[in-house]
Amino acid sequence: MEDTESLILQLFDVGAVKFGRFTLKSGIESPLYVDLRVTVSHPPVLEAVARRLSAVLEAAQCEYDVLCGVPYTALPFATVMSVRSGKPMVMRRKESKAYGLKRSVEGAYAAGQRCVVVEDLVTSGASILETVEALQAEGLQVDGAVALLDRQQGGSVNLSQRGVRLHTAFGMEDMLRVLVRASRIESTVAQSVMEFMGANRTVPVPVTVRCRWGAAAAAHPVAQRLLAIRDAKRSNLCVAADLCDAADIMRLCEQIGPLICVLKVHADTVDNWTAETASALRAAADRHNFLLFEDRKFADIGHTVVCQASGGVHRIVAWADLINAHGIPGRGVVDGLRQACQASGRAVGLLLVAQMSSKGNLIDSAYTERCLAMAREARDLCIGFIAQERLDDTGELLVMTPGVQLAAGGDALGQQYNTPADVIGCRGADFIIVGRGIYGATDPCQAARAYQAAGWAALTDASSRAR
Ligand code: S5P
Repeated sequence: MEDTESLILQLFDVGAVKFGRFTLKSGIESPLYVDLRVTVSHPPVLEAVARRLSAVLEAAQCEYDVLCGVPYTALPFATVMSVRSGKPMVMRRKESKAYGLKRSVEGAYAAGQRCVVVEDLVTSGASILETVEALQAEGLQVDGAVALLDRQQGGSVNLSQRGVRLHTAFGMEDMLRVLVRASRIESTVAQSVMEFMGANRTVPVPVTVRCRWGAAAAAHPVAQRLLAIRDAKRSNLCVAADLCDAADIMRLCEQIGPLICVLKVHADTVDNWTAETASALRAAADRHNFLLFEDRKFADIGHTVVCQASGGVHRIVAWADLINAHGIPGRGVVDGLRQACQASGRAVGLLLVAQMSSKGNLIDSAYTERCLAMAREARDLCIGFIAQERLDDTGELLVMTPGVQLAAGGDALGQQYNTPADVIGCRGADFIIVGRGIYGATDPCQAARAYQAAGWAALTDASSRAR
């Protein structure tokens, strides 16, 4: 096996490892910078890296049919490994297009083949996951990755949680030890790097690289309809029609109906709500092909929510396609809603309110996690969440995000707004919920068009990046 110590010293001597103050891709300031791209200028070092990576795979008894380097730094590593071992390689196209003939993975391969991903260094594991998702989308099986350096900041855990076993040549501590021993760096420098690592033990995977177009795998009939409407209308826009007069809501429906995939209402805020309002909304939804979402946010014991969902003046499950609930009462709320939906004989999808947009809300990450667990246990009814970020990596549970306007900001009562590009591109939402940004605009139709375009652009852009 290639001598780790001599490889570390060679890397330091060619300037692949530097000490100072550097801002990483993740935005974190680091006392150390590793740039393995320089190895292409030093063929013996490049070859030593490839030899070491192959040896790591061999020692781990990792079986594979093809290699794939994470673009761009690890491409030469994978190439040299492939040439030396005779194992073929595939190449992931980083700028994959959502249209045309260009494939996101180049090379000759077949679905079901086993692929190992090659990387230079691992921090959160996000770059490896991006490549893994692209390979999996092409039918390749990826359960292993090999990297030269593990920064020991949570990458290996992030990867194993997503089914990818990470093998590395050496960790940060090994590297520092070797450099201090060979007097390449002072022990105080090594100490400051260790302190930095202690303070940044875990770097989360950014949501942009988590699964999203895979939401098409959603199994519930309402989720399937929603996704079909989204794709047919090229709209992931849900409008919150928070108007007090039924006639105003109907007028808005007619104006924006063709542009939206969901119309959300608060029936209990409409002054003149009658059974006719529900029928008129239903007819408009069927005519313009959008779903109706009653935002009642059920939050009571099972028995009470059965009555709230099916009775009263609103008779919600008789006309709504989507309803939502807080997880706070426990699974009884879901069971009660299931009973009400079944009795209605209609297909209704439930969204759990796992996070809120309002400032200072009391929801914490443990609560959100428990909502996620509740949703997973109730896949016959629950199709996703009202949340501020993607919660589920399988992509089967949808995320609708409220608190959206074209400019970030807020209102006087604690509402907080983010932009469509942010909630979809960075936080991983599937759908945006927009109220005042549309019905409060001078020209709601024009505003809806702008939100539809912004939401769709963010979704298709994020999806092509995630492929
Ligand atoms: O956390 C939430 C959950 C919901 S459903 N924050 C929200 O704002 N909502 C709803 O989304 C809210 O009840 C309103 O109907 C809509 C946001 O409206 P806007 O006018 O602030 O865009």
